[in-house]
Amino acid sequence: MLKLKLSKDAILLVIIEASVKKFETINRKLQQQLYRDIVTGLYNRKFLLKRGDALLNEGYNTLAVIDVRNLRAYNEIFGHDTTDKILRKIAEKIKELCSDTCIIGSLDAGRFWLLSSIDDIEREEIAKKSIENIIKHLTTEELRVNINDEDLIILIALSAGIAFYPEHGKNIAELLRAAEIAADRAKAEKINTYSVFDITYKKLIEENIWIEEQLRKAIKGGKIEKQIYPVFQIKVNPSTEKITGVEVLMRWRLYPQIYRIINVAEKTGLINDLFKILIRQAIPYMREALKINPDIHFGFNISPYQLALKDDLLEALDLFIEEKCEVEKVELEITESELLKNIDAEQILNTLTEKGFKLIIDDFGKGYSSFDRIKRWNIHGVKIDKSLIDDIPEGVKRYGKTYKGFLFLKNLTEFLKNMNYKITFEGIEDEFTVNLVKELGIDEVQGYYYAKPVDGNRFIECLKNWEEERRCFPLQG
Ligand code: G
Ligand code: G
Ligand code: MN
Repeated sequence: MLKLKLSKDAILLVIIEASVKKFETINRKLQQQLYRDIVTGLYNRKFLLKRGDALLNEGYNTLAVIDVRNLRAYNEIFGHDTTDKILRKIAEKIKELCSDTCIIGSLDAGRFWLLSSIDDIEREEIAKKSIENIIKHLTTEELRVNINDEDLIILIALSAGIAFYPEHGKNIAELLRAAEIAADRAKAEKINTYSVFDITYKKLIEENIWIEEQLRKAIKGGKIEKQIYPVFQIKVNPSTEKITGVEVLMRWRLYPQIYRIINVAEKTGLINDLFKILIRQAIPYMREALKINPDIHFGFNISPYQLALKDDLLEALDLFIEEKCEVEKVELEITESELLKNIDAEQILNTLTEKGFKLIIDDFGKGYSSFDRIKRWNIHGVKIDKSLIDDIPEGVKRYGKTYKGFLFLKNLTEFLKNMNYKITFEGIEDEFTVNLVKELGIDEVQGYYYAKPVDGNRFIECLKNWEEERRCFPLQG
């Protein structure tokens, strides 16, 4: 018999090797769990981000994100276990429909990613067809899930986004972001549809990030006071051609399209900071203006986002009181919006009227206007949206005063007059329209026919010269 004699060191080595092997197995298992989605067993987001760049190098070039939209409802009705079953079923189905060249994974609750390699000049068409196919099968075929020993037929709704490498992202993180953006866009459009990432959309997002950075930097460094300034657009009584008021609009020196700035500021909670500066900058001109014409009202726009941040808004508006401005001369132009449903608008608006501010409904007739809510508010006036006026000149020229759009406006005006609201028409650009709306006996018009937004000094000059000129435009252009 051969006797194997192992040295002490050798025995130790064997033991270490054995435990390293064991450790490696455990480690592999852990790694697998780390890169797997618990519910579906598919790869997860982490896997995609970790391995994705290598896969792109190997020739994978198309990333899709599929978002299952009605999972929450199933969650609420049947609970998590059932929803998990549904998700596994969907995962199976997508796997079936996805070609061999496709890797599929889970992102997070109810979203999947599909990475494929399409080596064809018709790549975009092929990718679209394949997503269309997945959407079609998943949304029209019966998806059976066994719940409490019963086969339940599940209906699902999807939206999806597609992004291509390297056009839409130079690494996997960027590509995933692009596909997610595209999926969000499809979501905003309609159900069971997809969209391909659009480069202009990316530019828009990058620009928004830039705007936010600049705003924050300027606010922090105290430079914002020099960047935000008011412009003034005079409003006129069309019968007397006397000035009734002026809308104070915000401008930012670093970027011309103010609505883009306002959008960003609203979403990031900076809007009331900007509003405060606007008020502070406008007050000296308001004082000056009232000396020339004591009848002028000053309109300031307030968005639903500002109303939602009530304390900040009140702090901003208190500047008028601190500066001893006549608040009755301040009209707050508020756009009725679905967003106001979620905040206690009535209570905030009451606080504003109690302080003496006047409330104007802006953009009336466009998009969302709930009469139910408006009737409960303490409204001073209504500004009719430009879209209700735009077609009037053409319509009346063609069909006369029985033109439906004109009749509509006439009756709407009658109704608002009976409610004792001050009525403003905006977007009045020519003499024909001025004469037409004059007949309706409204209080005020705003528009390029009489005046464009001008800076503070020009505004004061226009007030001084109004009797002679009756128009107010910027000096240059
Ligand atoms: O000129 P005009 O391009 O200013 O304005 C574009 C849009 O931006 C309009 O709908 C207007 O109501 C809005 N807006 C302009 N200034 C302000 C402001 O100070 N606050 C808010 N919330 N909106 C403003
Ligand atoms: O909706 P709101 O009242 O905030 O509208 C103000 C916006 O309307 C500003 O962007 C202003 O520049 C714009 N505006 C004012 N008068 C006219 C006009 O006659 N024609 C057009 N196209 N826009 C106008
Ligand atoms: Mn307005």
